[in-house]
Amino acid sequence: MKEVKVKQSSTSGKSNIRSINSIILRFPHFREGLQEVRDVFRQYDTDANGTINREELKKCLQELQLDCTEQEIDDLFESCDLTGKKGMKFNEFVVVLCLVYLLVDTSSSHHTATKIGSPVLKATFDTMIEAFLYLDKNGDGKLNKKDITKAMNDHFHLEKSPIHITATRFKEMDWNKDGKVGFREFLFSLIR
Ligand SMILES: [Ca+2]
Ligand SMILES: [Ca+2]
Ligand SMILES: [Ca+2]
Repeated sequence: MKEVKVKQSSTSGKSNIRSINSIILRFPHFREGLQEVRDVFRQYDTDANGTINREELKKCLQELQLDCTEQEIDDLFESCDLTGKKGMKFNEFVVVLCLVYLLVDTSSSHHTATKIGSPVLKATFDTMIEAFLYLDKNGDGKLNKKDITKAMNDHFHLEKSPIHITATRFKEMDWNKDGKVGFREFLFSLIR
């Protein structure tokens, strides 16, 4: 299985990662953001079967005016279709959108007219990405148990925080049991 890597470099020099505090402060708006993502999901799930298939994804990318080749659409679809089934569920679609946000500067263009360019949505993805980059201290695109539990739990005791992580929680997050939490696994854990 291919891993989607989100490294520091992929945000091209965006090294001004703010403090974890500023990230946590934004989590109250997180659910609101996810609700908007859910709206986008429903909008592109044109046959309303609860998953986004390749054609529906293609439509979505076209409306974003992303110039994807068929191969790139295949790659994007396969890399995010974590469960290997035909079609992406909501949490998988969130990963795709998040990657798209990494690839496209949604703030600067025609996208702002659409739901997908909404500031709430953008803030939601920014929060996810920044939290991940903050926790990934060595920048290898994966979080190990120490990365997460120490960074989060030594300094914050926010039981209700979506990013409060215990050893048990870490095991749940480590979906493929390789001892590390990649970006997709991290996103999945936020979306439950
Ligand atoms: Ca569908
Ligand atoms: Ca790491
Ligand atoms: Ca893993």
